[in-house]
Amino acid sequence: MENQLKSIFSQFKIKANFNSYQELNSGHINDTFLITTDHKTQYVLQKINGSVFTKTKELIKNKVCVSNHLQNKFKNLPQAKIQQKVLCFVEAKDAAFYYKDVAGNYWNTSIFIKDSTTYLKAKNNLIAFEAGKVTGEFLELTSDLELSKITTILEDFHTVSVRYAQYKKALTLASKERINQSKKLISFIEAHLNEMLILETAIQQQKIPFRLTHNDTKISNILFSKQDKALCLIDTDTVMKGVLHFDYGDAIRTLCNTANEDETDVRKIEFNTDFFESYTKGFFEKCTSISTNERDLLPISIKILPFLMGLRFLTDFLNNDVYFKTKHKNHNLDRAINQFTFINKITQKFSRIETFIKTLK
Ligand code: GN1
Ligand code: MG
Repeated sequence: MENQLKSIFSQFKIKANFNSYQELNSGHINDTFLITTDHKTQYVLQKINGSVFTKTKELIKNKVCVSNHLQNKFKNLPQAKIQQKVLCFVEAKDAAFYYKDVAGNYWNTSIFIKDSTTYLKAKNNLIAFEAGKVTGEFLELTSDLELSKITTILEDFHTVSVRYAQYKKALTLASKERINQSKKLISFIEAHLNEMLILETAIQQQKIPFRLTHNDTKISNILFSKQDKALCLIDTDTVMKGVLHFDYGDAIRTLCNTANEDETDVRKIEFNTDFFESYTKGFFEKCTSISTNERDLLPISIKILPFLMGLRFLTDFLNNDVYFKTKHKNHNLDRAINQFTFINKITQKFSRIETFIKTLK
């Protein structure tokens, strides 16, 4: 592995030499490595999963386009400061922002933001507030990016009806054993589907605008400084046209679940109201262009994003785990149970959630 990474790394326009690597394995799709060199700068080298992301070149073009847009917003700052706030990609020797290896895999490289860290779980309210600010800021700073420049990498990524149809298809092909294991979840989905379509209907009725959205704002995709200031969003593979609820809802999904996404002891799953309030305050502080209609749909998005994820995890379980990386046999089923349990916890606190968002100025 080391030799392969070394050779791929040498294809990028980087003066420093490869010293060592460390796999960063919090993602479910791509393979990501932190590369240490003989200079101070470290790099993030990533192999894009070509069976999930078939429009690989467009994906990289999207990422670079968003990065350039953000760098422009900070153009008054010195380059070193910009590199602390924005993901900056590195050109390969042939001037593209990717390298295609002999096996046909696409690789890309970005500068690792110095002294930064990520969290799988938020430690305190300050982290939640900072996470809200940085997601709100991302939406605000990209609100003037022309959406026609961005390719839709994965169609209907957050469309409940499409995810539901994929799930129904998986049900027709799944083994009896896996269907039996999913019985309770199947009833849950049917009982909640109508409510989960509210956002989609609002989009169809053009009640809320399309924006540039990140689409994977889980807490572990936020970089923090050593002083716990949020620096920026990472993992921009899925930047696409969307509605801000995708980003708000997905951040709350991971930030406010007191347990990890795949925790099997469901007694550990609660909705952390303090984190929700802190995150939302931070989000509103930065995302000042939010409209009344957008705001009114924030509470339901808190249920919809875990529903989508639960549906996707269950679909993958029924399909014999072909999409998300899994570490044990029922991993996807456990993840789905986790997401649906979390929705029940949200429901218990839903009127409080609605009141908080209504009263926040
Ligand atoms: C996947 O690979 P990763 O961890 O960045 C998934 C997201 C999910 C996330 C759940 C392209 O992201 O949609 O929210 O897992 N990405 C894709 O942890 O499907
Ligand atoms: Mg991702």
